[in-house]
Amino acid sequence: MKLYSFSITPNNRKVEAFIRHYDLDVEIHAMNFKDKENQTEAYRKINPLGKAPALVDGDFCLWESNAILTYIAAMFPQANAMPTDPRGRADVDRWLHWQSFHFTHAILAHKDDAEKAAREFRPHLDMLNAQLEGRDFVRGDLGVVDFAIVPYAIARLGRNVDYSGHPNIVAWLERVEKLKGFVETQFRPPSGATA
Ligand SMILES: N[C@@H](CCC(=O)N[C@@H](CS)C(=O)NCC(=O)O)C(=O)O
Repeated sequence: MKLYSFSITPNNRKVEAFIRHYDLDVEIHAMNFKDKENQTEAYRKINPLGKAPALVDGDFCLWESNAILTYIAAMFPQANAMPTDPRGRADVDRWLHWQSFHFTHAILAHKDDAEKAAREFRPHLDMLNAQLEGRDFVRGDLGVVDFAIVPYAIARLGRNVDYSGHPNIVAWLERVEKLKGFVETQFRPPSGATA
């Protein structure tokens, strides 16, 4: 299994951190965006959109970071990072959809009108903070959901968000940032991608 990744962006970092955290047997290929590796014909056969991350497992090519996360979690059940029962799995999907739509867009919106974005974001942060009450991680135990959300929260734009009124979120972010997978994906310098 081979991951094509550009670890500095949240969508790439979430998958790479997951693989590194659990030491999974997935080869990580660091893409060269500066030389437009993502626009080569070979890469477009893997992801016609030319975006990263993408995963190749034999003759199966998969793109979209959350789909990759759940596929890897399913292929390495020993990580115990994703439930298999229908309700547990639906709960995971709920959080992943929430991350890719509400959470990410709210964070990106802080670029334009931070005050308005913060106002609209508040119910989401209240909800997440309440979810984390009495829990170390979003679903209790560490899993794919934490890996999907945290990279956005701690990315440069995510740091514009004021989490101080939400102490459970602050504590959770500190907890997750210290995990092996996040520490190991911290320092790789960019080579030219646009999110
Ligand atoms: N929704 C996709 C987003 C993929 C995406 O936009 N990737 C960016 C990096 S975060 C990229 O490859 N940008 C390079 C480009 O568009 O040329 C996912 O979650 O995987």
